Amino acid sequence: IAKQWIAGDTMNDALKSAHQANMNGMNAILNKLGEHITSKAQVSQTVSDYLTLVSNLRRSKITGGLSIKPTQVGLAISAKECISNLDTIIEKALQFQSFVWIDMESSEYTDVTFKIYSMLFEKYERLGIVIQANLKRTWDDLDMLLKKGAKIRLVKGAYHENSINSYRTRHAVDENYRKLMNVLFEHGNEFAIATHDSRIIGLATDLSKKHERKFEFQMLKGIRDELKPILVKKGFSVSEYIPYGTNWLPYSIRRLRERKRNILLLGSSFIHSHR
Ligand code: FMN
Repeated sequence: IAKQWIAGDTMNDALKSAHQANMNGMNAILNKLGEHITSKAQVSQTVSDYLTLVSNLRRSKITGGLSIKPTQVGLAISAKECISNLDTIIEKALQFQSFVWIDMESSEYTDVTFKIYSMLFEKYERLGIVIQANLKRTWDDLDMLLKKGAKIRLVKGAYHENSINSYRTRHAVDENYRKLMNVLFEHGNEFAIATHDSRIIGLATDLSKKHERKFEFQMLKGIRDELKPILVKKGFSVSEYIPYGTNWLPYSIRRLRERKRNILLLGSSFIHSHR
């Protein structure tokens, strides 16, 4: 079920997909699948895979970076473990000119993830973090991050959250996304608009004409593949997020859930426009 969204089981598959993305005018952002890893041996394996990956990217002359989930490199064990592993990976990645993004997971990790990011961002400037439009706290987080000059990726949010801390309707999340995006275009620098939502992407292209900002679009592998070359052709920077590995289930479930939501939405607008 997951084939379209995932490069394949091996690092070689990931390198091939990344090369293909480059050929299509996009930058690649690689992620090894896996999350909530509590075994130290498995965490070490993941860290060493990322280290091998960055040298392979360089050797294959692929333009690409990494996106890492904190709980795959130690956050499910302790913050200290996670910081030290991220530090190792980022140092090597930067040596090889690869940008590193820290993915944002579910809200129980939000605070600690921002703390870890802030610490590492003081040391490494080429480091990005994610904010989620479905969380109500995100306005404060955006404010805090902009003050630091952080590199921000804006997403809608892929995790199940409760109604106290998050917006639950599609409409409310989209509206919050648009507002946050406005602020990024006004005050942000080197940010990423990560979505497959045509309406939001259209708005972003309008905003980009109003504000001279360095930003890029980011989309996942296997989603909106028809739209990516159009944006590239228009001269926008586009990155493709490419996951690989054997632990594909949690990632695929999140993508399936979104697809179902999008298909339902498509269905309702179809009915609406034909009434
Ligand atoms: N969701 C998260 O909760 N945390 C992330 O770190 C994250 N990274 C993403 C990176 C990229 C490049 C993209 C395109 C999406 C990412 N998402 C992440 C998923 C979004 O939150 C969202 O679930 C998905 O893009 C589907 O919504 P859409 O309507 O915007 O396409």
